[in-house]
Amino acid sequence: MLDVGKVRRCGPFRDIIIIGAASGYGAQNQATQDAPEVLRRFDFLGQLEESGIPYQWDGIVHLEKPHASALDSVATICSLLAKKTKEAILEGLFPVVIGGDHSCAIGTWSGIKSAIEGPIGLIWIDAHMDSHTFASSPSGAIHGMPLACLLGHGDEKLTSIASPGPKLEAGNVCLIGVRSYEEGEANLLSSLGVRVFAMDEIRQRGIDEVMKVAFSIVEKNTVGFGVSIDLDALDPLEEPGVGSPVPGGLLKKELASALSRYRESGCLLGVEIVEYNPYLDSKFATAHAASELIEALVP
Ligand SMILES: [Mn+2]
Repeated sequence: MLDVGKVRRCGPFRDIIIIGAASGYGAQNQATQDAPEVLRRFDFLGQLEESGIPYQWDGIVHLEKPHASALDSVATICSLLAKKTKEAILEGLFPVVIGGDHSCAIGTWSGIKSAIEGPIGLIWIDAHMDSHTFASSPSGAIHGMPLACLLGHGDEKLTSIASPGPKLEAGNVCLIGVRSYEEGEANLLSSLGVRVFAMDEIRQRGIDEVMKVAFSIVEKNTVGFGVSIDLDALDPLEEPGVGSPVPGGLLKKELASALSRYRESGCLLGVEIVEYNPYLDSKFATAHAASELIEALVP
């Protein structure tokens, strides 16, 4: 591909490109690595075509043979994925990444950032904070670390993907849906000044109001922003097919409706949806949720 330099603005996009990321190496249970293949066969975006929104599958980024360490496997798969998302932006496409465990976010947003001139924002929708480092994580699982890595904290193999240094500035990021976390990661986020909208604040203010404030955070000092959706942000009573279910989450309908306000914003750079566990799903409820959330967002 020609190196056409960096893109200065987001949109308008030529087409939607779906990129699968078969990454399960960041989690203790690797079941989510089968998600892109299951969702593709399930034709979970068939509705887009019916609505006249053109899209193409780019294939599924995967490792033929994993490395001995999870760290090296995650770093390699994220580097491959970063190349794909960078290319997509430079070609004027709108990338939709389908994980995999949430460690793939390091690749998705490092790649997108490396294609764009200027700071980008990110809305992180998740039951967890995903902001550990190896020093603070009780489990050592890398899918609990991607946001810290993107903010420049963590193992250099993960923070230097696509380009050296942080990919996001703390003031341009916020989390929505948090209800399960450990002290170490909460301390990191608060010391950096990252805005966290926990579930109790969302229930107090309403999801629409929270989305409005979130939008002003990610859009204010940036050239565009992305949305990373961990399906565990949803309530497991409705959507059980996720890597790490936590009770008391968002309802699919309210989240889809709140997200749809971003579709017309003109600054949306890409979307990612992760942590689908097909083996815990019930009657494809969570697969349907994945498709509805993507449909709510695609421009
Ligand atoms: Mn997550």
